[in-house]
Amino acid sequence: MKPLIFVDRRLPEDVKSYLEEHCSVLSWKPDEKRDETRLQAYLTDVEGYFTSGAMKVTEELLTSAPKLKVISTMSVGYNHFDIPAMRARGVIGTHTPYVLDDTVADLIVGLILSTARRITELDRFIRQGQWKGNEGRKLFGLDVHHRKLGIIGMGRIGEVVTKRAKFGFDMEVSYYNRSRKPALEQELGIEYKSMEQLLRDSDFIVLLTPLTPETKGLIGAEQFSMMKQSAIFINASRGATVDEQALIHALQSHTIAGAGLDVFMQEPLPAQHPLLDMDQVVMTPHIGSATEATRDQMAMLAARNLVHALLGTGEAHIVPELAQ
Ligand code: 8YV
Repeated sequence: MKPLIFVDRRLPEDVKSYLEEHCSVLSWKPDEKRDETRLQAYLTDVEGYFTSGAMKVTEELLTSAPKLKVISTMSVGYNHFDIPAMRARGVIGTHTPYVLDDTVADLIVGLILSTARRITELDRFIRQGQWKGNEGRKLFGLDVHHRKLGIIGMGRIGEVVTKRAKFGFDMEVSYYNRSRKPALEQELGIEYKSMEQLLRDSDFIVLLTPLTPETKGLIGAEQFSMMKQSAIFINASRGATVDEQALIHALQSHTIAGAGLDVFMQEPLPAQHPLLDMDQVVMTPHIGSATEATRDQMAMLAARNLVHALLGTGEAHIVPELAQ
C-alpha cells in the first residue's frame, strides 16, 4: 500500500505526478481556508508531510500527526523544524541543499551592487521626476570591485558568492565560520579572520549563517559598532540572525552606510516599518531562491527526499541534526 502524505504547497505537474506514483497524496482543496486546525486534521493519518519554510513544525503539530515519519521541507533552511521534538518522536526531517546555491548567490551580488551603486534609490529618483541634470556628486555611490568582502558563514552559498566576488569583481574575500576551511582557503585564495577582524576590515559584510539557537541575534549593536562607517551589510540568511533594532539604529545613526536585506524579523515586513523610510536600504521579499528553474528543482528534490526517506529507496538529504 502506498504511504499517505500531505502536501501543503502548490507543485509543478511533474512533481505532483512523481509523488502520486509513490504515495497517496492529500492536499489543500482549491480556495480552502488554510489554518492550523485544518492542517492538523489533514495530518492525523499521514506518514509524510511536504512543506516549506513558511510553516512552523511545532510540538503541537507533531502531536496531531502520530503516524508521521518524514517531514520534507522545500527549503535549505530548516529553522522552522523543532529539532528536539522531531528527534524525540523519531521523525526524520529533510531539506533541499545544493540546488539553490547559485540562485541565492546571484541575488546577494544583486543586493551588493544595488546598495553600493544606489540602483533602486536612483531608479525612484528618475521615476519621481527628480533627474534635472547637473547633479554633481549627489548620485555617486561606492565601488564594489577591488573592495573587501567578508562572509560570515562559509557554506556552499558562501563559496559561490566568493567565486563571483573574486573572479567577477576582483574583490578580496575573507570569511568567518565556526570551523576553519583550509582546503577552501587554498582553492579560492580567501583568508580566515576572527569575526571582529572581519567586521572591522570589510567594505561589504554578507551574513549567510543558518539560524540556530547559537546564531540568533549574532549581529547586534556591538558588531555594527565594529564595522566601517562606509560598510554595507547584507543579510540573506534569516531575519533573526540579526538584532533588527540594532540594525535600524546603526543605519539611522550612520554607523554603517547601508544594508541589502532579503530577510526580516517579521515577514511580510509590517507597514510603517522604519526600514521603509531608508534610502540606503535595498530590500527584497525573501526571494533568495525564487526563480522558476530553481524552485522547480527544489520541489523535485523535496519530493524525492520524501519518497526516498519514506520508502527507503534512495538518498534523502536528512538535516544534519537528525541524520545521526
Ligand atoms: C525557501 C529559504 O526558498 O531555502 C530556504 O532556506 O530561504 C526559503 O526562501 C522557501 O521556503 C521556498 O520553499
